[in-house]
Amino acid sequence: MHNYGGSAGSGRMVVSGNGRGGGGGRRNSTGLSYTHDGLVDTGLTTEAGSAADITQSKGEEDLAERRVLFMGMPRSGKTSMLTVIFDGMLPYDTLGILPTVQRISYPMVAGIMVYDFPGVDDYSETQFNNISDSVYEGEHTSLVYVVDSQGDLQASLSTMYSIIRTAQSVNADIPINIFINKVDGLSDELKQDIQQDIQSRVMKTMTYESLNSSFVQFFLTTIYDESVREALSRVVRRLVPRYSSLETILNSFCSKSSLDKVFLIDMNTKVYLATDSTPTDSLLYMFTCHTLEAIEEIMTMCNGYAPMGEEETGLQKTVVAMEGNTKIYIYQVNSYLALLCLVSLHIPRHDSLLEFNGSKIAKAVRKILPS
Ligand SMILES: Nc1nc2c(ncn2[C@@H]2O[C@H](COP(=O)(O)OP(=O)(O)O)[C@@H](O)[C@H]2O)c(=O)[nH]1
Ligand SMILES: [Mg+2]
Repeated sequence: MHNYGGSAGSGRMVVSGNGRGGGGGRRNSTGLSYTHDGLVDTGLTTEAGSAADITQSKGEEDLAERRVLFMGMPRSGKTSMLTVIFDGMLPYDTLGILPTVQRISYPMVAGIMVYDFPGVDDYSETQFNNISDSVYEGEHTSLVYVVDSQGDLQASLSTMYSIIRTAQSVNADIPINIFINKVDGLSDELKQDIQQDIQSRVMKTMTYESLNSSFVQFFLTTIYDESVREALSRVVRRLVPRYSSLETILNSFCSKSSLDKVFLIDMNTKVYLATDSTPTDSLLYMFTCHTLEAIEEIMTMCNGYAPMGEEETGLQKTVVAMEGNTKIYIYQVNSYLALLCLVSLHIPRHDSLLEFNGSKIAKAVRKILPS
């Protein structure tokens, strides 16, 4: 395994870019520009000060076709997760977050919408019974159920079974992603024990109740690291249009250019939409996110740096070399997506070939996921 350094701050970093003049678009972590293309700014703010779209829970007909539904007991951490990812809120600032009273929508790339469903203090199954069954319909709908690992597990799981029963009655194959949240400060051993305990309880009950457990996945999460982003990446990839084509071209990019790993990343949220089929190392993903954040900070400090204008579709490249043995090449795909290529410095390669392949792959991705 490579030593990825763990954090961008832990190594000496060399950043080079071929940024050209032009304005517009918010600057992201590479210094490249992007815009919230699909973001509906209602002018309203959530309790967390978000620019996300706030909608009533009634009238479900306006839901996006590709959607992720965040549900769970109040205070399990749903809104915190989403405001950290989509609004860049610092994890500690979520301590003062108020209860969510209306459904909040967070637009992502590729037409995917993430919905944060409200909870009520006096929690009961009837709250979820008020939600129309149609929210669970559709082959591009995925459910995320957030469980507070430090809370009342029994109550949380029984509410979850009730939601799963309803969801599977209208959509038998709906993916069910269980985020076991607030695992910060726990040892790896304890985290594994908690996951195993919850996993075996859930599987036992689902079998007993004849619920379909083929599409259930478990994730350990905390807002204090990149685990939520990684979990959300694994959830949304099942909703990305033509995912298998994307994976095929990323595999070919990796093998032809001797890359260790490539991520197709949403620069706004740092959620990846696709990656090659080699297993994803969480440490590597964490390293990538930290590096992007560090570049963002550096670019903010460099007043003279001019991000590329939206109208320019040419390849924008940024190279980051970490002290040690890893280099990241970042190729802009469009105003919100980029290809992040991780390479080991000890493997000899021709940069011109990588550049050529990078531009071809970026073009192919643009065709699959038009803006
Ligand atoms: N320790 C810890 N606290 C968290 C985490 N996620 C959320 N919280 C806290 O949980 C509380 C409730 O969060 P909130 O997002 O409002 O929960 P929601 O009702 O499910 O939307 C807030 O005080 C958050 O700071 C986590 O991963 N770890
Ligand atoms: Mg909430």
